[in-house]
Amino acid sequence: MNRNILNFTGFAGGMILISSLFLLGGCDNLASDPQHQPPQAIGAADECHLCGMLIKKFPGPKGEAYQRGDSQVKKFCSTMDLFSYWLQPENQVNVQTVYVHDMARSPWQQPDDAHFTDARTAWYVVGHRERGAMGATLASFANREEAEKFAAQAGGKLVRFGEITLEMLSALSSPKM
Ligand code: CU1
Ligand code: ZN
Repeated sequence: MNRNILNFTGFAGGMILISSLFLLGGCDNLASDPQHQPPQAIGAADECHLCGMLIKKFPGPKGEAYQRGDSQVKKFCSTMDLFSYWLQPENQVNVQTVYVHDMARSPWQQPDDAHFTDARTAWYVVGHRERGAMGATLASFANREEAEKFAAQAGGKLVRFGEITLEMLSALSSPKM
């Protein structure tokens, strides 16, 4: 009787150990899987990873980024600050997933966190009249047609993710140059 209980305890202990090992391995897989780096809603207390401003208080598209294998999202007050971060050489290596608001799906003053889109495939309008948290900013859209429609109304020209440079950002910030 006693011996049976001991055997059972030993067996249960072994099972717990095995499940824990599976869990540890599982976490590792989850973290490196881009499926588990989803866009996150921006809360009233969330501060910009780059400039520290309260993100929610400002109009215009915001950005989010995850480092490779990380489950902790970094949030940005504007596409301007997202790209200032992304364009640092070390972040181009370390950052895995990047999101921007699709501004075709929500008003400029109040971007909707249900409509983030993959920043790498998005279309951007630069040199337009609308302002974001840091002043001039990149208007982001999931579809080319929506970006063109925006540019027809607010001015500016279309660029793709890979065409955006630090030089372009500083030219936007000081439009006289
Ligand atoms: Cu800011
Ligand atoms: Zn910022």
